[in-house]
Amino acid sequence: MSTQHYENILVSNPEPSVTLITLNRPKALNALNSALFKELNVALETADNDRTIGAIVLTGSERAFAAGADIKEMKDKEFADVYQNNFLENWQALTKIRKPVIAAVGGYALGGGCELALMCDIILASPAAKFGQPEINLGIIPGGGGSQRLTRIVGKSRAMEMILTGRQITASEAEKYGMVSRVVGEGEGQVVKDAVVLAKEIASKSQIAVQAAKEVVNAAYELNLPEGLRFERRMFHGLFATKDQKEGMTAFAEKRKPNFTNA
Ligand code: CO8
Repeated sequence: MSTQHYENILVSNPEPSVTLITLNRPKALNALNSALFKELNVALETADNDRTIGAIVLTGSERAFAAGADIKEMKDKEFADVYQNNFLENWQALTKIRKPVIAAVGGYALGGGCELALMCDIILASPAAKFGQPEINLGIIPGGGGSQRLTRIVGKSRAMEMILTGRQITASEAEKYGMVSRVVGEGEGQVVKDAVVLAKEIASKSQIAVQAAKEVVNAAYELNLPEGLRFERRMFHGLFATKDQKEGMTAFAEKRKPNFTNA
């Protein structure tokens, strides 16, 4: 699918090594629906399979990263339909992407929007960003990992308060809770600019080492400590089979910049 065929997202390359995906349903505050995820998954996979791309930035608008799943699309769904057709199953494809995905959150990241940000590897937030899991106000609960990823990150008490009341938290609270790695400075588009700078920096490293690093950090959410440490050690050993390890260490010894070839 080429870029001009997307109707719910915009795809660009602000740097040759960075893909920027912008959710683009402004009238609905980027409410997430099946059509949007179909396109998002294609764009993510395209970037993941492109050897010239080293990192991906996912963003929305200044007003909303995404205000959640599309309530109007969901409201008449029935149990038999959502259960038998495994509704939301392909909404988590982002978690299978091998390259780092940075969420640049401006405005609302609510419900599925908050969950989508939490699926990313790094979250940068604008000072006006708002995070929340308001599903309880609709008579439902989070369905895209909110109860699991959020709880692992912020702890039980904070996750319970957010999920049981639907209260939105500010960017600075999200930073204090450890949900976002940092809140960027004021200014329109600043969060995307900073995310692209970060993505470009990551893309300049050895892509094999970056992929391995992402894999081992994510394993910390799935494995117990001895298994996680063992996995990390094995991946560490494995990198000694790469040219980039030789190049990185030789460059250090020769006091020059490494020239990684991703091999
Ligand atoms: N779905 C559909 N339309 C939406 C949504 C949504 N989630 N959010 C906003 N919109 C629409 C509004 O209906 C409105 O449309 P229209 O102009 O046609 O009336 C337009 O966007 C602008 O919204 P508002 O007029 O409400 O703007 P405000 O600035 O007054 O309020 C809010 C902004 C606070 C964000 C408000 O719109 C709101 O509360 N939105 C709903 C938030 C919500 O409840 N989100 C959770 C949805 S349920 C969910 O996400 C389940 C997750 C499933 C898993 C997903 C895995 C990734």
